[in-house]
Amino acid sequence: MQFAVLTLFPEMFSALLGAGVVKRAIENRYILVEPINIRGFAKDRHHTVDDRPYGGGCGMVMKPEPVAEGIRYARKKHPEAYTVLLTPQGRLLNQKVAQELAGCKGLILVCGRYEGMDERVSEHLVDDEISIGDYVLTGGELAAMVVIDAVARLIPGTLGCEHSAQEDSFSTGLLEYPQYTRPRSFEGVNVPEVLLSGDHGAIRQWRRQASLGRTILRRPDLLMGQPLTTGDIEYMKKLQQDIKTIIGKHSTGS
Ligand code: 4FM
Repeated sequence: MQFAVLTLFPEMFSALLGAGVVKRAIENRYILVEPINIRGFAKDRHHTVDDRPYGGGCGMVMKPEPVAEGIRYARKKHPEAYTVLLTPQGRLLNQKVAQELAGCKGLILVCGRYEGMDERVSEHLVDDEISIGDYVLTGGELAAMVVIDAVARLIPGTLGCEHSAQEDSFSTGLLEYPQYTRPRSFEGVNVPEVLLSGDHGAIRQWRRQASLGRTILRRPDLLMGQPLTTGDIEYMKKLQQDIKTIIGKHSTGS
């Protein structure tokens, strides 16, 4: 997968490209990330990329021409790529969106700066707008890096053999179960006995129930429309019964 990133701060991407899974994925040619400086497409003597907003107001708006030229350049290099603007106005990124983007034949990620992007860019020059969450950043770069990171690890080969993206949280639709490693006892807290038992059936069941339990408590929204087994339902009924018993003990005044 090739990622072209249009940005006024290409140097920011060295943080993403210089370490960890993404660095290795680039070295092994599973992905390619090319930051492209939008300022290079500014035509005037001062390489101007921003201007005052029509209608007045504080702050500056990104001029459309250099962004348009940058997108045209990236599209010529990657004719089949999907062009995405990072903005809080976009549809929210989640694992499903990341999977969809991982299926694209290349991505062109457009990062804005200042108080906004000229609306004609968002309206006519990009295929999609994506937000990484309901908060405001000072530019699209960190959001683009989040998208690259989340998508890169879904490209076959990038994670190596030590891990499968199919097995992690969100592929099951539930939160991840707790993980432990040595030592068996740490600051007085022991690893759950079942994980030391060697009983792989019991371990599988314990992990599934731990995932279900923490998903109900922390992110009940994730459980809606999730395929649940009869075993899952039985376990949740037991949890419900346990909760009722505890509440009952309180309301009877003990
Ligand atoms: C975006 C600043 C465009 C200026 C931003 C311009 C964001 C987010 C975000 C800031 N991007 N998810 N949240 N961008 O805050 O994606 Cl012109």
